[in-house]
Amino acid sequence: MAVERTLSIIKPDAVAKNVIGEIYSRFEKAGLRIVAAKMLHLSQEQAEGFYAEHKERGFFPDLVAFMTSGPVVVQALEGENAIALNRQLMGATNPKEAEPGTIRADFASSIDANAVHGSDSAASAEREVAYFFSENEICPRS
Ligand code: YYY
Ligand code: MG
Repeated sequence: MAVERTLSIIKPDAVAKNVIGEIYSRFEKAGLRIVAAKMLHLSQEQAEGFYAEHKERGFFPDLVAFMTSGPVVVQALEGENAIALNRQLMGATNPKEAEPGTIRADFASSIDANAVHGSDSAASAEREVAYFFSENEICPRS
């Protein structure tokens, strides 16, 4: 396994629930390192561009409305097998189907307000990390 970087977002519902620290703790306990982080309130354009792959889907307008409804916390996570490991920590997209003990099982309220985002492949991780962070905003373990 290789050391990878992946993009994680703590979505507006989880920020509103005041569980940023709880979620960060899960990353750290699993061996993932936060190597870049920022809190921001996404603009319509930022949310549409980030989720461009879904723009033809029926849920797209609701997804963009939700993602711009309040602040998010965006982070790059680094570690062995980080992309798949973060997806495992997150659980299934629909919290009703998420494994017990996953972030979505514990903190998400519905399929749209589902607490976290995580890159789903090496290609999306590269695009998504670069979408939010310039190289000099990333602080890898030295
Ligand atoms: O990668 P992941 O977030 O688990 O799911 P995607 O299939 O990429 O969908 C992105 C995002 O869109 C999902 O987290 C919630 C929302 N969504 C939705 O509201 N309703 C669906 N039926 C599917 C996805
Ligand atoms: Mg996805």
